[in-house]
Amino acid sequence: MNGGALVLHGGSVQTRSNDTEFRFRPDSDFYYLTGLVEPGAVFVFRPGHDPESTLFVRPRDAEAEVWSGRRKGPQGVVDEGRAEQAFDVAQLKQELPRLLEGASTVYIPLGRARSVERSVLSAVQLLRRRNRDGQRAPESLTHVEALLGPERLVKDEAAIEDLRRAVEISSLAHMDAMRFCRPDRFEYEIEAIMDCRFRMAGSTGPGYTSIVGGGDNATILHYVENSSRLQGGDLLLIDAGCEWEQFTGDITRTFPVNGTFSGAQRELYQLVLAANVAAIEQCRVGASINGIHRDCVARLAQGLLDLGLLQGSLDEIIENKQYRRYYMHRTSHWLGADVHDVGPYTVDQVDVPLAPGHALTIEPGLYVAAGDTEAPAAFRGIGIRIEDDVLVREDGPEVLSHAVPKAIDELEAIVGSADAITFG
Ligand SMILES: [Mn+2]
Repeated sequence: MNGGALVLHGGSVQTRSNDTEFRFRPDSDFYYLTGLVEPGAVFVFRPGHDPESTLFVRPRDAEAEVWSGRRKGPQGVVDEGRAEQAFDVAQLKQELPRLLEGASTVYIPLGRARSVERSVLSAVQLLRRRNRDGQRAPESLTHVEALLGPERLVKDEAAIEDLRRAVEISSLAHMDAMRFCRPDRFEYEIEAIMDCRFRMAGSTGPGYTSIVGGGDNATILHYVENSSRLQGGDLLLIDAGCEWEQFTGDITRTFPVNGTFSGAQRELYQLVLAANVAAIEQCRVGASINGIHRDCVARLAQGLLDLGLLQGSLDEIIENKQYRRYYMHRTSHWLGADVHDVGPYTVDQVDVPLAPGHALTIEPGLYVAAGDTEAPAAFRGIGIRIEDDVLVREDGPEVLSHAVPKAIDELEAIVGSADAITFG
């Protein structure tokens, strides 16, 4: 940190409506460094100083705790080893100038926690005024992502174990959904089965809002209404993953509601599956997310030409981005505590090379809107995405989501194979 200081906000309880609130989830960076789940806490880190770590938390308050839950209090978080010293959060304004004095820069989550920004700016102003007394004010603010992005990008063994567990539970839920699916069920029933699996396994729930879209709904990338009745003859696309110790799985599967692919569905599915398998194979040390995406685009574009969904030359289709009519998103993103995890994709305009400990998704898809009258009629209303979670290892890719079927014959065998799901 080159003489810098770090200030992070733990996040606040968010209102759902009127006076009810969402369950609290701490800020990912804050939790990464402190492991503390406390609304309204602030963490200050100053390497090389004594002490290096300071927490500001809500004080113990017997009456408030009866209403809104237990608090650890300053002494409690120090006893747990979350920081070397701790104060009542009401003392932040008073203590912060002393903690930031002489720091070269202050790393903060720019634009993400206004209250922290205001506290840091007031402290800096105060230190500038005290310059005559020899106090030195930080001269710049730096986005914390510059510091923690590259740090969180490389998963250590503990992070890998948490991610592995998140993907494992997510995988079980996807297989439950497949077994439970049949015509006339509603999308929300499938979502409910998955939520139940998540919670029964001890997860806090989905790491992002589950997408459960049958038929044409699958062509809406972020469809989350999950309210339609499933039709035999349609495909069902499910993009869902659960959270475990702040890490989330992110898996997508697409399969026929009645357990049998039609001819056109099969053709489009095979194309996406081949792109998924080829891209996973490329998740090796030294490759890059941008390189994998370029190759995936070329593969899908050639397939769209072969199937008559696009016309012209492959080079033109890629050059003019005509493939975007059916493939409008990227092939990969980093995966971790945030589903679209922090970490740079390019540094100084050079692609970040994959390295051991990187976790990413591979998620090619094709989406032909029902109203796309230029597409051959057989393909209209088909949306397909196949997404796996991949860990880059020294000796090649490890597919964390390997247990979830994706071959056509495997899917046709599992879909609709159970009348009820049991949660042992
Ligand atoms: Mn994804």
